[in-house]
Amino acid sequence: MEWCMSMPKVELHAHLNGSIRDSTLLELAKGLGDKGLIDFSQVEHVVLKNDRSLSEVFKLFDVIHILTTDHATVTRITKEVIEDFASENVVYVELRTTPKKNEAKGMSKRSYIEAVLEGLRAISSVDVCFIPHSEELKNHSNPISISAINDKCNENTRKKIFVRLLLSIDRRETTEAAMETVMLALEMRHFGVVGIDLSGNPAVGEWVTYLPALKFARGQGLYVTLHCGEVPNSREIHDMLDFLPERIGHACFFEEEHWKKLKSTKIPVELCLTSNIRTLSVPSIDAHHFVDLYKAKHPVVLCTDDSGVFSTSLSNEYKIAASSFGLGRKEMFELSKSAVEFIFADNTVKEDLRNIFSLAAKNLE
Ligand code: 6MZ
Repeated sequence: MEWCMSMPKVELHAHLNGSIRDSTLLELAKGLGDKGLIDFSQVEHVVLKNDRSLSEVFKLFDVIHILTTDHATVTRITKEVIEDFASENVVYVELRTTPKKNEAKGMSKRSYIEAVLEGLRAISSVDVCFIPHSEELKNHSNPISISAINDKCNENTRKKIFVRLLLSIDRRETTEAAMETVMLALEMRHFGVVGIDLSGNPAVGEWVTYLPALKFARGQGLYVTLHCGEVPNSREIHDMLDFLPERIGHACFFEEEHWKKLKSTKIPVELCLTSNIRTLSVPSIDAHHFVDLYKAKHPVVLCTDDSGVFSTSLSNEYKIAASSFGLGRKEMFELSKSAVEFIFADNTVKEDLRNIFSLAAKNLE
């Protein structure tokens, strides 16, 4: 299914630290091992392990964060992750990441995001468009903004990828910490931050803790996407749907009343097939809720979640959907194209993406 690779795709649910290449993680672990800061053989075992329960995945993230939370590494992994998506013809990605403090490295939440932006600027193999076009117009006296990093990019034949950022609130955080992330997102809007994600170990924390920050974000015009129903928690799923987020991720442990509510609200769902199977959040691919939602014509988008941790790619997710659910090339193309309507970037970007898909459709005929 070469076409899964070559057709344009839109990635709306990808966590930066979950999308790191294994080779990079091992190189970083080796570096810290050589300095005597960690036991490399232990970390190597954890990184290369393939089957993990959901709770083991969060233990792995704690290990990954030890390896990656310094400015240079955050810049490096951002660059590599976007290059990897571009190489499989992802034309728009909303990359999400949790801004982190690391006092030992002089890192604040703000400098963490600046390091992410540095990573976007460092990419040269493809045009990366992450500065909203409206910002470029506003600042056109500033030569730095007139560069190949804004939405207009150059109109030549070079490959181009649109990138927008979502700042994640980790469920371990307090209301104050969540609010700090939202304030940062507001400050960073002109660098392509479009929204807030709520993620982290679903066994931890309470919805009411994050609600004030999420309400504030919404009031300020930021988009919100929530990890919803990753574990059975009927009350929380109910409350999350009541909030009417612009999108939700996963929706694995929904009950009848939740499905009804979801379908009536038409909230788009980010579906991560491999992630759900690996973490045993769904019993089997045949039983995946993709089937029901797709048949009901509910808005869904296929995503990777953590392409590094789950050894997958967006092309692979499309391949799995096509072969598991008996969908043909045309149907998969339409599915990919429909994701454009659920992105958080503005209409100018949507229009550009619609054109990219129209052009690709001609090649499909
Ligand atoms: C919930 C997840 C997740 O933010 O450090 N994360 N949260 N469910 C999942 N499904 C498996 N996968 C990743 O990326 C890693 C962080 O993203 C969240 C977790 O908070 C994890 O620590 P960043 O770039």
